[in-house]
Amino acid sequence: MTRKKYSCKLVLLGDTSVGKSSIVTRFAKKEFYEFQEPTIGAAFLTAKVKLEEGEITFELWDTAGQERYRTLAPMYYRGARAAIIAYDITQEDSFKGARAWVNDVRHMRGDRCLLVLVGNKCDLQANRKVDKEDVDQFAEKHQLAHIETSAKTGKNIDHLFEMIAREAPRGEEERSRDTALDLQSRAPTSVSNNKGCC
Ligand SMILES: Nc1nc2c(ncn2[C@@H]2O[C@H](COP(=O)(O)OP(=O)(O)OP(=O)(O)O)[C@@H](O)[C@H]2O)c(=O)[nH]1
Ligand SMILES: [Mg+2]
Repeated sequence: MTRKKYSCKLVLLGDTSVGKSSIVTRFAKKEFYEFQEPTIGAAFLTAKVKLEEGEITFELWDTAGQERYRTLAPMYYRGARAAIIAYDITQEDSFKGARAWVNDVRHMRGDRCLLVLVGNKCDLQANRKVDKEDVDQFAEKHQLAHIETSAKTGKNIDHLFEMIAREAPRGEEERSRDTALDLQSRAPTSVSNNKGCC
């Protein structure tokens, strides 16, 4: 039975054209567009994940990777519980970009924001320019999760969001809501106890 409900602010960061919007579209709408327009500023949408222990509503902030929008990014990762930092396995520079995003977000948010490094376009193995082992080493050193995805085929997309739903830190708001729900679910017992003793 689904009992608890959480929300989780999740931001997607990374260089332009790595596939952030495509990852979100694949997850939230189960669709993929060969000609996805570059994002302007940022796009917002929500999507749900159901786990055994409850339902998580993601508030997804899909940021624009073009350089001219970079200064806007802190506005979106401020308050985020999790960040997907995406790179394109066929674009070496995009992994450099991802490393810079990791530094920025860690610097500003410390451990309050779960970071996941996502190597997208893993359907394009023949054009691979980023060595998976190099990224694994970087991820281990910085204590990040690392996963490769394809928004085109859907590989690892649901798994990525389920992992974030499980691992992202919960805020006080959710914890107190949990407590309230736990108390509600125990209410009949305590009421009958009260009756018994008064
Ligand atoms: N082959 C392949 N192409 C992809 C994949 N993901 C995205 N693309 C393509 O890559 C291009 C850029 O994708 P977007 O999702 O717009 O990239 P973005 O990171 O949102 O770009 P900005 O909004 O400019 O930051 C589009 O033409 C997509 O169709 C993938 O997994 N595999
Ligand atoms: Mg986009």
